Amino acid sequence: MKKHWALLPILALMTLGFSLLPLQSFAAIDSATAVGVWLFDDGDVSDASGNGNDGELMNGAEVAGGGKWGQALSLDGDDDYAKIATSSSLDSTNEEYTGVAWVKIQRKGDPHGSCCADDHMIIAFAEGWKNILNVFGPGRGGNQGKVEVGSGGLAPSWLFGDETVNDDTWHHLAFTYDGAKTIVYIDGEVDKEQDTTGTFDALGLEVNLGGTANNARPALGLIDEIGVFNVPLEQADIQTLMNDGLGSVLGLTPVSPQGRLTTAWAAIKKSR
Ligand SMILES: [Ca+2]
Ligand SMILES: [Ca+2]
Repeated sequence: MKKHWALLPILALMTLGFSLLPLQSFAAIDSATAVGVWLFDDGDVSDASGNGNDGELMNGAEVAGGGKWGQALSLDGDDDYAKIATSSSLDSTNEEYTGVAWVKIQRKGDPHGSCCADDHMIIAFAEGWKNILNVFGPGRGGNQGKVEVGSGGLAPSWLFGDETVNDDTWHHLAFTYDGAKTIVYIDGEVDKEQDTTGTFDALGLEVNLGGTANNARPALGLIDEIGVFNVPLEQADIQTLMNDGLGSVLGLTPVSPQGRLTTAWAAIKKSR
């Protein structure tokens, strides 16, 4: 009998361990670190993060069906973009940052020789190019379609990867910075990383999605599930956001696949 009694604390610990397991799968990402979440499923650029970083559609940009989930930001590659006013919550990303987005970007044309006005901007603290997630356009020659991240405030400022994403199919992009390393992820895998120092120097700037206020770098295609965090997320977190959706992971929309279907069906019905 004594042997059995000795096992009890071990059994109790095992039970406790198992009971905590289901909680851990969603515990990695703290929803309070999401300072802007734009899902586009309400037909506008409203911020689902609770920080009030609602955006405005500019120059004919639309929210349309056909998104990765539900509706998405639809951009004409000419002058469309969405604008979010400066805020203290956006400023809180100045030292550590994650930006994520699903993109369905079209090739704009054949390579030509002048950088960079025909790039596809995805997320930009654009004034002075202080924090950007960008897809190269035809002006980048053989680098067209590659993903660039960085800021004029960082050293080195810029980093672009190897993979191309301008093939009119959905790709998940992420940019993280932890104060020491810049990382570009494509479809949940590291595309490129680089030792980096400095801050973004992006205080008091508006954020532009899918283009910029000075009519440069207008994206051509769809962008969905844009998220900005004031912490550097780990690769596993990026993959969770990619696979399960920003809204589900952050507890903003139903977790079940049925919930996603409902959202998609609502978008279909709305477009009739
Ligand atoms: Ca337009
Ligand atoms: Ca959506």
